[in-house]
Amino acid sequence: MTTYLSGIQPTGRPHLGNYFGALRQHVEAARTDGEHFYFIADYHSLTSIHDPVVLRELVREVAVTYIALGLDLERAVLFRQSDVPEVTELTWMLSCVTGMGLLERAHSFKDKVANGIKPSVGLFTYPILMAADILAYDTDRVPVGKDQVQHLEMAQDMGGYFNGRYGEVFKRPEAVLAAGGEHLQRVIGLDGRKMSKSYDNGIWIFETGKALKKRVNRVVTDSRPPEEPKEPESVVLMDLMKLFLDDAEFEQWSARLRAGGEGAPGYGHLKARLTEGIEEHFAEARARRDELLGDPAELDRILAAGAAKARARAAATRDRALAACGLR
Ligand code: AQP
Repeated sequence: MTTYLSGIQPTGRPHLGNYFGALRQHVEAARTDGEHFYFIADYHSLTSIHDPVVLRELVREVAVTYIALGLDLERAVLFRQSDVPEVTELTWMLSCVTGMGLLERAHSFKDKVANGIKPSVGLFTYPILMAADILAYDTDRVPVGKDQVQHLEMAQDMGGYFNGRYGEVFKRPEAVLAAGGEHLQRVIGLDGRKMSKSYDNGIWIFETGKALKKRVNRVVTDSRPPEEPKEPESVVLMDLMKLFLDDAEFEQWSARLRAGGEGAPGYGHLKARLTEGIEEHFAEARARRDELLGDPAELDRILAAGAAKARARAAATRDRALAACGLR
């Protein structure tokens, strides 16, 4: 049986990148046969969220988002990472087989430092905790966005180093990217960089009304006049439009941009259609989210049930790893 696992950090409210690159894939995968584990990576988020009240709220927000988007809880285990302390034991064991050089090559760490984020040791060792998360559940497939592929390769390396030293303990996981193209695997943010919670360049999936309009208004444009013919690839707004429009409608907008002249849409037209597309796409899930937020006890019950199942699985792997390296 194939085991799927993935997670999301509660470092902010989930944005369009998290949805198209990851969450949507998780919900779809959980409709197929196999075992499915999805977690809220709250240990990971300690690298950037330092307010306990905010963190508790964001953990609930991510959990509710999964359920509102339709995660089938009959098939999938939804849990909080910190409810499974066994992963921190595995993190230590993996740390001891991992060279500094591997972590020093991590693009995500280097990007964050280049963008002015002051790194903690936790941010540096983030890929080891991530490897422990993946390896703890004997995972075969990990649905992620493109930015996480390198971390996944590191998890393969770390599992391989451990197995090489102590014998076969960990399964080799593989990354799975969203089918359908680069625009889904690496969603562009308002400023043209990768959409990311920590760059404040994202659009929350459940944003509506004036707040949504304000966000969409921030998508970078240029000063070319509407009548000037443009390649759709040169317009950041079109990358985002592509996420919401069907092929026929997307092609119509593209053709009008390419043709230029009087009938060409201005950036304001694209923004209005994008805003409408986002609101429509998430309307049903938004209504479910509102219902779920009204029943906190039910959410606690779901997370407790998930934690029990996840913990049993991770404890078995932890025991295998302890025995292999001579700690039992
Ligand atoms: N822009 C994106 N396009 C496609 N997929 C994306 N993901 C994130 N950004 C994009 C995918 O979402 C999943 C959860 O991500 P995460 O929250 O665990 O961490 P991240 O990848 O670092 O996402 P952020 O938003 O950029 O968070 P911060 O700023 O806190 O680091 C992952 O599968 C990721 O690939």
